[in-house]
Amino acid sequence: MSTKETLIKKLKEKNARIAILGLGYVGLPLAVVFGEAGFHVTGVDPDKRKIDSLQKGESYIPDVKTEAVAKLVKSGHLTATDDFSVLKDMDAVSICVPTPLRQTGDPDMSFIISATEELGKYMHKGMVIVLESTTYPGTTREVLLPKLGAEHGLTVGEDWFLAFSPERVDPGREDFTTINTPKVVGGITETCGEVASAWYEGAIKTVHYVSTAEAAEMSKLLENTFRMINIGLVNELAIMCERLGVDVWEVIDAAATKPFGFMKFTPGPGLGGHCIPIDPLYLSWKMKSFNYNARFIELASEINTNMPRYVVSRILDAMNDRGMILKGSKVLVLGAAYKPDIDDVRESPSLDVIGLLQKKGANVEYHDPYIPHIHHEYDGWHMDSVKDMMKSVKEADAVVIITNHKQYDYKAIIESAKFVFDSRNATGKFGKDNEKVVRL
Ligand code: SAJ
Repeated sequence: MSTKETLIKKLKEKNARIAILGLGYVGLPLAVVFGEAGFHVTGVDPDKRKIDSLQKGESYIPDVKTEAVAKLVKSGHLTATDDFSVLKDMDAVSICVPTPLRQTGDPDMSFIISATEELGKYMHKGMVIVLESTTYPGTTREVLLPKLGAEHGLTVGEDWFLAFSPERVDPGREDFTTINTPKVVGGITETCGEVASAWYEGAIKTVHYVSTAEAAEMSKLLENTFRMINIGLVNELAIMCERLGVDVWEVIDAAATKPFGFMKFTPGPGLGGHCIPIDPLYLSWKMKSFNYNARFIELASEINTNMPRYVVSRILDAMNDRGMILKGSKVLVLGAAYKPDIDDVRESPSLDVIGLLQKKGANVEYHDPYIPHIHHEYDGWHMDSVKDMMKSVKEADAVVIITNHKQYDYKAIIESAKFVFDSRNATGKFGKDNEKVVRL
């Protein structure tokens, strides 16, 4: 039997030994899915705290139940280590490491490169490797391929197999999880794609095969660029509607009654999270090497990035209309998380709004039930969430709703506040036509 046939047989019989490199919000759920499918999985991560938790059978990812981890650790289907040398005994390796942006706005490939270089030390014939980290088209072929098989005199597509399969984990989502979200897989060669698909089909319900790694890389960027651009569109619509004296929320709700050919997005104070504001910039960055300017991405990014400043200008105007001066006033910001009902503050526009309000001389406090403490990475300030939210609402000259957590009682907030700026239409019918409330 050929190397390919032998490996596919091991994968189909679940005898193949699996390693997941990077045990974060993508890697740990993937490790559990493969373990529960019957594979023996070794999680590898340099963070000793993660390894210690897993060895005790405990999860540190909200979407992964400790009971599931404990059961797999007990049955031997999941082990965890920070020792990369275990890779020499592995047949299949999935790389799930972060791909952030540098402060310059360029891709930070350091996590992918260090994981690949470590893996390269333990490469052997009969291995399949899949990169899951969101990245620019060409990464798998241009960055991973040269660092892996060549040094060992192995031929990709014959002696070993390399593919890309974008992660589609949406933290906190319960309807679509790792096991039931369709998985796109594309290989460096056709055979690579076949082997990687055979592996993933052993654990994930739907695997969608594409012809190349680049097609798989690009499909992920399309998904998230689609969102970023449409959010930019509705943010610009909010600016236009304000100039026109039209209620943008009413307009969007009306358009959303169209049962086909329309998808509802809503304006807000900016674009947060570790995916949507960042992934599209990997594509526009790559296109610069082809002397192509990805204008949609650049324009949407410019509009989204400017939304915190636009929100503060609207607050300034609204307070001025009420004879209130922002400078020296007490402002309470509700919500620090980048989207409702989660505890993630990465790239959150709330941090920018708070910083801009401070620069205008306002005395700013914030409240977020999920985030007890925040600090602004670049501006360096720190802040604790206020303890008694309603007391702070009463004392504030202005309450600014940035993140529309479900648990807030917006009716009570309006009743107790002097003035409310609502950047998410969180106040809904309580805020509409209420002279105390101004909406984006
Ligand atoms: N946002 C708006 N208006 C909208 C939607 C989002 O202003 O209509 C803002 C949010 O407040 C947030 C940012 O955009 O600040 C991103 O929001 P998001 O809903 O896109 O949430 P994310 O960043 O958690 O995106 C993830 C992505 N999942 C993956 O990449 C695997 C995205 O593809 C999902 O579509 C999204 O979750 C989701 O649908 O929840």
